[in-house]
Amino acid sequence: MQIGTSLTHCLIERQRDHEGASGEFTLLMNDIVTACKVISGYVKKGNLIGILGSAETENIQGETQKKLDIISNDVFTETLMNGTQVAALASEEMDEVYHLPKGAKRGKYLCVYDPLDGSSNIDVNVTVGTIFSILRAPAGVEDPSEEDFMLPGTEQVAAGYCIYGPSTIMVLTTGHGVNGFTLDMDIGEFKLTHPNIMIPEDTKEFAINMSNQRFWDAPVKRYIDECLAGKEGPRGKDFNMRWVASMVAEVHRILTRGGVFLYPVDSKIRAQGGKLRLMYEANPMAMIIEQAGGMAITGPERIMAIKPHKLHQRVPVILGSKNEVQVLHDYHTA
Ligand code: P6P
Repeated sequence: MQIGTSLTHCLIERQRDHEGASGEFTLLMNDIVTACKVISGYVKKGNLIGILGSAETENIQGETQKKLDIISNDVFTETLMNGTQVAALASEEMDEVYHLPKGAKRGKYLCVYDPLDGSSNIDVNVTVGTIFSILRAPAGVEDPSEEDFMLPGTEQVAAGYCIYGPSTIMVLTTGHGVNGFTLDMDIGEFKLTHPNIMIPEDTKEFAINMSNQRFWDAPVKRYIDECLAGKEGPRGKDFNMRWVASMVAEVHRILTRGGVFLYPVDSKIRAQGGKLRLMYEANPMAMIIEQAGGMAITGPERIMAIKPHKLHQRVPVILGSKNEVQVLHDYHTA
């Protein structure tokens, strides 16, 4: 694919690679692209139309919802429901599985999403994004249940995110590598700008919320201490640190220049299993990272191998440059 090729063109080309493809996946992706363009528009307008700030409500995670969390969720949910390519939906912002109205045409996919990840940053104008994961719906089931969503990350048909930063960029994998498309605001079209993204295998940059340091388990403490020891320490090199508190921004940086992102389990959050959600944060990002040559683990195990048991299940997340994540895996399994 040439730089500048439209995402629509790339999707249709991809469809033609699959003998007998029905075009349903292409239609679903087109709906996701439309929803992300609309959300991007709202994010850019912000307080010009009074949509920043708290919605004074809480989601099932007990997190205060921003007005834009709810708006983004409504846009994504309605666009995909009306697009007729899904059999059911699930979202960080909805407690239960979203069933389509009786009589509405169902498709053969499930989509699970975080409509506005990192939204605690939205009021301070820092990068946020939408994360989505596409699964196959069970054949012949009118209204798939939560149990039907309990598929490991290896079963994902596709995964992606749309990052709303200085540019709006859609990053997508269908299991054949990772490509990035930048929104050309003049024509409202995503254009290929980052073909075949591959993560550098080594890095000198880690991302973790250091304020949790006193709660960390020994393997994470050891790893971060060694990074901070720099050239004089056992790693023999100095490290840099970043923390945006927006997973989409961290992952995009890592795809672009390498790095390792850690949101590990610790003594403070062990009872809930971790901070980040498996179905709509960890799994889609893990698929993208692995497809780009990186590694994505909980510490001891591969994220995409986990058999989910709850829609909003939380897991520890360590992902990024393969050789660096391997060091952390070795420390967790020593
Ligand atoms: P903390 C955003 O709320 C999020 O789910 C991820 O995008 C981000 O990496 C993490 O939580 C930030 O968590 O504890 O630093 O606010």
